[in-house]
Amino acid sequence: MAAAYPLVGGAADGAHVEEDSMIKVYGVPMSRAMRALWMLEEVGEPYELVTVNFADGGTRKPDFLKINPNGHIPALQDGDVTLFESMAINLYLARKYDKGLWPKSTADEGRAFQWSLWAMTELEEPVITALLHRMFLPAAQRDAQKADDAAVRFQTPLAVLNGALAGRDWLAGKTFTVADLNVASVLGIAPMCGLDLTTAPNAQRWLQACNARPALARAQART
Ligand SMILES: N[C@@H](CCC(=O)N[C@@H](CS)C(=O)NCC(=O)O)C(=O)O
Repeated sequence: MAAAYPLVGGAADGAHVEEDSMIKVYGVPMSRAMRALWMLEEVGEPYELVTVNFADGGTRKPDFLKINPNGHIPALQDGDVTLFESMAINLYLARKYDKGLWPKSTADEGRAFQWSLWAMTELEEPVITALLHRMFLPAAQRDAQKADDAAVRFQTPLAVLNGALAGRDWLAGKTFTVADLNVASVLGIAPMCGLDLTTAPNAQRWLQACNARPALARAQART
């Protein structure tokens, strides 16, 4: 069964890893699962992408609902640990396989939690609303007014991020961490759906630096 799933990452040294013990991420790259793929590529552990697609009803199938009863992707299995929620998955992976993406102090851990929760509660809604109504929904279901209203709402969290990045390169500590990855994985959608970042030069500069991570390019190559 497991052999039917494609291996998509890690094991760069060719080491054999028992498939049942391999980390599994459930989803498709063109979804919030991209966040977990980016983190897994940063971490460099062998993993398997198990295709579960919302577009064909895969997220509502009984087998997948046993893994994530919410019926959403991504979900993660790592040995005995099964997790849902993309930001939690990334915090877990960064902490467990600490490859430099876990903050170095308790204060910066707090900042990583703060920015991850902020990305979900303050930033994501206007970004996803604009994405849906400008790109994702069938043309007949798009509402240009909803997208335009979201574009206005988007400026509020963007200004907060821009202020936080004044005079600093990264959100938690002196290096790129899970805090940056989690926020960039949401903000990175904004330019695709015409949201204006020119009002936030610090955030633009920072997003460019995050987007230059080779691990992101590897994750995106899965699409
Ligand atoms: N807060 C969740 C949201 C997950 C989510 O809504 N994923 C979408 C795909 S991007 C999904 O699975 N939708 C399928 C459905 O609602 O049936 C997370 O960040 O993991």
